[in-house]
Amino acid sequence: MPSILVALDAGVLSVTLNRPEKLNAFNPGMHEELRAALQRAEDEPAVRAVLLTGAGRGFCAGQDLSERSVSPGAAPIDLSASIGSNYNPLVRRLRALPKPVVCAVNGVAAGAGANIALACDIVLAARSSSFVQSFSRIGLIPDSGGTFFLPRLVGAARAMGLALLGERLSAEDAERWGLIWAAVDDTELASYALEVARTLAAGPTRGYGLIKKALYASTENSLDTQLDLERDLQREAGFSEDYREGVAAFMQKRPPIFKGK
Ligand code: LHQ
Repeated sequence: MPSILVALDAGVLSVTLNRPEKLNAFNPGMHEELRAALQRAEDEPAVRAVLLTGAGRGFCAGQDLSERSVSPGAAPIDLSASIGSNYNPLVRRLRALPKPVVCAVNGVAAGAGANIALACDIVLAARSSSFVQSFSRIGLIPDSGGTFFLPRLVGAARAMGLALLGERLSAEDAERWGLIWAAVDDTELASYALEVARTLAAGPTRGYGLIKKALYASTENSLDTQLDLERDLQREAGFSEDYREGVAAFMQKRPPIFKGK
């Protein structure tokens, strides 16, 4: 069985984490398959949005803890290799992908699984799902961008509580706290997430890529730097065919037909 299921339809590359018996926990093979899927998303012009979700009752339980034998008294393990070669490149790839990534959190998202969801551009979650910064429960720190995303999304106090206590945060609280875009009824999640992804896939793809670039850069930049960046990115957006189509459609009072160019 592949660890990642991939299907392209109507511009949406659906990518499903597929190790349901382990709540879709990551092993090296799953990382490799996910890398290939996201490379495809980057390379193929026909892909104009990505929809990431999980098979079964969980979204992703982070690193597969049964992959290594870790026990008291055993030789210490250097975790940086796996983070450096798998998790960090994955987070960087999701953020840098010049196409929107929708994440449909279908069940529990724990450890790196929670933070990989937060690395996506629009996060939707089933009402029964939850987010757990479970790292502290096994003596680790939030990785996969957790220490970056959490304080920026929910503020310092809530970030620290989530990281230290490792308690489950319900999808509804995650929405209320601003951690995610929306919690939706369990039965609606798949169809709603697909609808959002399809809407994005029919949109001005180049403009979306530039929006991602601008917003993600803003957390690091001064207002001056950001204003300059907006000028430069708007220049690029203005050169796109989709911009010309958008304005023409507005003037002609008709829906635009964006081609992603
Ligand atoms: C699992 C896992 C799992 C294996 C559930 N592994 N089997 C990066 C780089 C290098 C190293 C270290 O880490 C990292 C980043 C990380 O992600 S560290 C954090 C790793 N993840 C966790 O600590 C989460 C561990 N899992 C849990 O706390 C719970 O399973 C959650 C809260 C996710 C779900 O709880 P429940 O809904 O009560 O399900 P469950 O605990 O009964 O799990 C169901 C099955 O899935 C169970 O197997 P079994 O054979 O008993 O049915 C679990 O053992 C298995 N599973 N997570 N990460």
